[in-house]
Amino acid sequence: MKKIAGMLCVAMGLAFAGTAAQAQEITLRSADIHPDGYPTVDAVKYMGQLLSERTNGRIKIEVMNNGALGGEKDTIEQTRFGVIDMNRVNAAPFNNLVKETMVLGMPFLFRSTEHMHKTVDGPIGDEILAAFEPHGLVGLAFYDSGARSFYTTEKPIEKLADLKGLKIRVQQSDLWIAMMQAFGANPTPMPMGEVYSSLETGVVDGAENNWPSYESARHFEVAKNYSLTEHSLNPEILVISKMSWDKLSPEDQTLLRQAAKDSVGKMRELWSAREKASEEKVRAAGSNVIKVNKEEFSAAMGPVYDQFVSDPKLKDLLERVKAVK
Ligand code: BDP
Repeated sequence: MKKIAGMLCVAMGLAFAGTAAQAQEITLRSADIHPDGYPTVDAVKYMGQLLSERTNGRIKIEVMNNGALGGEKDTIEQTRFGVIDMNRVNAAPFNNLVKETMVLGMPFLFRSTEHMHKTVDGPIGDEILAAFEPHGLVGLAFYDSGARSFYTTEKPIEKLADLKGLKIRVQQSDLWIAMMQAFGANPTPMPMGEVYSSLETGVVDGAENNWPSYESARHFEVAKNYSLTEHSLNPEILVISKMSWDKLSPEDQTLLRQAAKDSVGKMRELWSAREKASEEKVRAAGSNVIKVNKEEFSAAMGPVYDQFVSDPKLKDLLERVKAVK
């Protein structure tokens, strides 16, 4: 009898241990370089809120923004090795690692935001997210990033020839370096956090980004000429470390994926509001906004396509993106 009671106790103990393990709280740390209130930061916070609600507070996301965990190239490495759980990064810094992401940033590829949305919301988007797995990452969602345009400190860019020889900061991606060369510029790759002082001190003559980044990073204070080249609609990508992912139960993985997908609509709302607000803010602050003939810029991009979309797999992916109606 004693023995049976003892065994029962052990069994009960195990059962309790089981529940305790299941109920264990999980806090996922997510990196972002942007300041408080930036749409990507708030979208991941919103995702965390959904997850917390859906698990009675068991799973949480802690957004470590403002570049608290480092520049994007470094945080990508840390995420691959499980030091950081999640990361929201533009597609460009992933280009050298996950070739498929290059397709999304190709210059003048998307006809409209709608075309980009339809691409990333469909099977092509899923295919690109799946391409992260062999590299230690799991792709969760695409977020809007608007259109990127050039801005300069001194010489306004009114036509393609104006870019000739200008030192332009680019993201750390071979594709983006080649793109700047094809525009005739002299590319200077560096993390976003170094751009303000580089513009200020003349290390670079200009950079390129969307309205919200041009505004929130205060680049508009030092680079007043904003030329509407809108050369790329490269989206943001939210990933989780494969190491953190593998620690989650299949049920929790499903919950996480769903919450990420559910944050996309919120992100799009936040984004379109912020795009307008940022544009108004920089115009009011005296930015010189210049219209350009985009076709002239687009016509110079042939070599970028030839060099980077060269293997049959990427060619096929690109053709399928173009065919999205
Ligand atoms: C912003 C992206 C951010 C990039 C930054 C950049 O949101 O992820 O790092 O551009 O140019 O638009 O480095």
